Amino acid sequence: MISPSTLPPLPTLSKAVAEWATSVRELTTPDAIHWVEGSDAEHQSFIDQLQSNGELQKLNEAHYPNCFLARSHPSDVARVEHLTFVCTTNRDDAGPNNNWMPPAEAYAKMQELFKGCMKGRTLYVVPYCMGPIDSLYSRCGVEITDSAYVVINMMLMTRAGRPALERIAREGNFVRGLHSIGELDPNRRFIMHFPEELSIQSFGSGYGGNALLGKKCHALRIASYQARHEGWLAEHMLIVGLTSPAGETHYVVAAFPSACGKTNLAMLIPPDSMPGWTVTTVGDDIAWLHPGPDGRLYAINPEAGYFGVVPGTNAKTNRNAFKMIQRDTLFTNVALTADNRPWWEGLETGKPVIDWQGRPYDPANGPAAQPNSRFTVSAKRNPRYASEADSPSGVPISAIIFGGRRRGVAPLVYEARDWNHGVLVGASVASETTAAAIGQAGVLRRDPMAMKPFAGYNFGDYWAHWFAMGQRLKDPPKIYHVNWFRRGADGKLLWPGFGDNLRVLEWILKRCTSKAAAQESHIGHLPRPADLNLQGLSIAQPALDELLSVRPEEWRTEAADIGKFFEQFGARTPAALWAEVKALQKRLG
Ligand code: OXD
Ligand code: MN
Repeated sequence: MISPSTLPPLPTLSKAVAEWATSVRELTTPDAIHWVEGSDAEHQSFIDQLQSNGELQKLNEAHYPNCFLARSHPSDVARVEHLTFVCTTNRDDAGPNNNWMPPAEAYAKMQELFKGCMKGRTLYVVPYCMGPIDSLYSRCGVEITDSAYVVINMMLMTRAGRPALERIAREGNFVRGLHSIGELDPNRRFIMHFPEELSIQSFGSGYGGNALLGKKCHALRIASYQARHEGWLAEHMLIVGLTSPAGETHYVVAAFPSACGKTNLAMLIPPDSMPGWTVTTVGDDIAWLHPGPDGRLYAINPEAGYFGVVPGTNAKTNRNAFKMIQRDTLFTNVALTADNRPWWEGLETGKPVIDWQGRPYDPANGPAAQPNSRFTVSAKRNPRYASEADSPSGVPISAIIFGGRRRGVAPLVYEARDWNHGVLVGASVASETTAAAIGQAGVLRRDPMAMKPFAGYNFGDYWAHWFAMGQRLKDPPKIYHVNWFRRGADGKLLWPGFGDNLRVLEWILKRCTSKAAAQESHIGHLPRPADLNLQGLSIAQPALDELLSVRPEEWRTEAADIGKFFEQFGARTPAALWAEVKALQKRLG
């Protein structure tokens, strides 16, 4: 083994990265520079440093070994969609789905903010690889940041350090991400994307979705733009492996908006009444999808860790995640118990004494844990981590599932008639907003393919790209829509969700292998109650009927609303999408 001291120094590996780091240093004037190697010892030294300056607090070692708590500024707890921009030369290329600013204006604005902003701080250079280091499908980037908290998160969430920089040196190209926490002033906070130059600039926030630039900024906004030009898809999707009692394994991807249960589905625990099933996680948030040589679609997870929502996680809702976050986990904005354990709403044991802002807990101040409090943990800590997650060729996908959080209209599950109809199903996803982004939660909005906050270009062009991808696949996955969140007249959820969602997945897999029946409806194919495996589930017949009901009068309104939404995209809305809307309206009468 080569001793680290004999390795070439990182700044000598790539001239392009070194030159860029120098220009950033001249602009931001930090006191010191640190190039991230990616070693465990280095990760530990960042933890020690953050602990000694009070930015991290060690949690109860006996119960939560090697776990830490970080608290963010109370104004900096979620993504800021209204301050996130896609800066293309031509405004229409960003589309009505993005905030836009001319690139020159955005660069000038950011230049002012970054000028001298790292004075008194250290500049960290974090080379990272999104995806297995040896996969042709992976893409690299470098994040320059002045936050050691961001660095330790990036080290958990990506393959960060020397091997990534070596790959960048070989390939010659990389996404340039520049980040500073600035003064955390919400009025001086911008997340700018320059997809034409593969560059990102983020100022004034330390929150994951705004500051860990490998995640939403690179792996979704920049990558979706790159993917369109290179013939693949970068999507807001979990990737899960499902092995049936007969030993047959299929992989499916599922796109749900933020905080709608992707992590839970990716780590699903089969109910006791469904013995013999095995579920493994390839990814919980992002999938990069490529047509494979056999005409099927293949997925890799570009990430190496999970940045998940903590509240609601317990042994019943997600036993795997619950176990996973008992050690080696970084918690952000949770509450604390008297014996220094993390606490959150839904935890079922212990009680909070200190809230997420570090104040004595008082229910009058609201929830003890911030509703968007998060865990960051290496994916390798997942007891159900799929070894295929490291496969350079990815996993073949049998089904694509779209879904939203809707109290009505959308049934528990339905199947699109074909790929093109599936593009309509994805493009018309609607969901109630959640705490993952600043703004009012619970408001229904269109969130096509769960990519509203993340598509790095005009949705019209994005849908056209989806249609084109379908044509390139000889054996495309089937496409589905699910809604775990339908409610009855009493306002209560009709479906138990969590592990029981496997019943829906089982029907989907059987459909993919022509082993299950369905009935045709105006909106696609639905299971009849008899087509679902309901053994061991106690659910009343009226609830089941409601879950599987499609009301043409509601859907006529829905179709009109979908059409209105697509109109915003004018001539960029593909004719194929209009053809699908017309066909739906015709079926609805
Ligand atoms: C996330 C999000 O953090 O979608 O994954 O906001
Ligand atoms: Mn997400």
